[in-house]
Amino acid sequence: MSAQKNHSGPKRNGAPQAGQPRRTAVITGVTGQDGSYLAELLLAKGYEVVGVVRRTSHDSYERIGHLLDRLHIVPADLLDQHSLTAVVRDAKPHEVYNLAAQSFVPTSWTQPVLTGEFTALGVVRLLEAIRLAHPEARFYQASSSEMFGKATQTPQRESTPFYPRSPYGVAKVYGHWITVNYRESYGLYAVSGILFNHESPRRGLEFVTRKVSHGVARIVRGRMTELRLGNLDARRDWGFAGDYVDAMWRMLQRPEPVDYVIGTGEMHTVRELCEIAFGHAGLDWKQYVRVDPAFVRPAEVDLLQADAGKARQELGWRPTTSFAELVTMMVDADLERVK
Ligand code: NAP
Ligand code: F7E
Repeated sequence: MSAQKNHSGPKRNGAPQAGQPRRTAVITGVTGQDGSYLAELLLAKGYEVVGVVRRTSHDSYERIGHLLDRLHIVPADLLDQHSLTAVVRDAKPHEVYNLAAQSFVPTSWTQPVLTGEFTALGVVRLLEAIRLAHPEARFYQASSSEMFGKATQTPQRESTPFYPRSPYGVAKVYGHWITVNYRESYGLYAVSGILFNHESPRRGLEFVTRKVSHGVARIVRGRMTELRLGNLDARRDWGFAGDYVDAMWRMLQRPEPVDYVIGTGEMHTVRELCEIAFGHAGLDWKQYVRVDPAFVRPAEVDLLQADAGKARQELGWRPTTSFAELVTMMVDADLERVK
């Protein structure tokens, strides 16, 4: 089959021009951290936002409760081809953001097959839905710095080879390459955003930044006496999720589909994270943090640091929040919550 080029169309910068129809975006994973920030951003830009949620016995609208009256919530699951095709067929979106995944790295060792189904095959199911039902849609895949894993060069950029160190990382490599492949095979406007760790007060409680900020708040409020962590030497490039969803949107506004690395370019250890978070609450982290082998991973990613120079130049994207600002923002939010 010859490649169909669908990259033309109206210029898409910010709010729609007078007389232009409202643009529609589908977000999978809208109930997650990034989904909630992206939904806010797109609503502010005037998009019609269709949020995909999977069926559960108890709704998970905690992060998007304040947006529910402005979102179209539709049911679908990354495991179910038909439901994804129906969403794309009915919404006929301009843009599709695939943020849904099993995103917690340790769970990928205990549930490797399910992680592959969600995080790898889920991507090709959604690409198939677009290819068959509405190939004009622009597609964003939430790829990850975990694909660099045992990195062969530092900092990591778009050309750095992948060496994933977890079933999650391996699944994301599949998601990345199938996105590239559908772009090259069918001419879809499909891009892979390779995002480094990004955090916020909406981060899930099991990820290390939130585990620390929430732990500090519980210790301050007398609900806990110690915080058990794994590898304190791990180094990550941590940014603010609100900045990163803007990069996702910018990627889909380019004339041609291109993949980008997104990160701050700064690297910090888990130990430094503890120092800042406990220090912000007037505590000495060494008195509260205990290393527990239960949280050490079978294979670790020792260090990740982004070279986001291409995104800076071509997308005009820059992070706005420093590491210290991010950590103190998260501690303050948890102190407010844990009263
Ligand atoms: P998150 O908070 O864990 O959110 C994951 C979302 O996926 C949730 O809305 C979840 O729905 C949904 N989901 C999971 N399985 C699904 C299924 N089978 N069908 C439909 N929806 C499903 O993740 P995040 O931090 O926002 O990250 C967003 C995406 O970026 C993920 O793909 C992640 O792997 C990737 N990523 C994240 C980072 C980071 O640092 N945050 C960095 C690079 C890449 P429920 O609410 O029902 O669980
Ligand atoms: O771990 C170390 C741990 O779970 C960060 C996901 O969003 O970013 C995230 O993956 C580091 C690791 O994130 C604990 O060993 C020490 O080195 O917060 P995390 P992650 O694994 O980097 C990437 C880019 C994604 O794509 C993923 O979806 O912190 N660490 N002690 C700990 N980590 C946790 N979770 N808990 C600890 O007690």
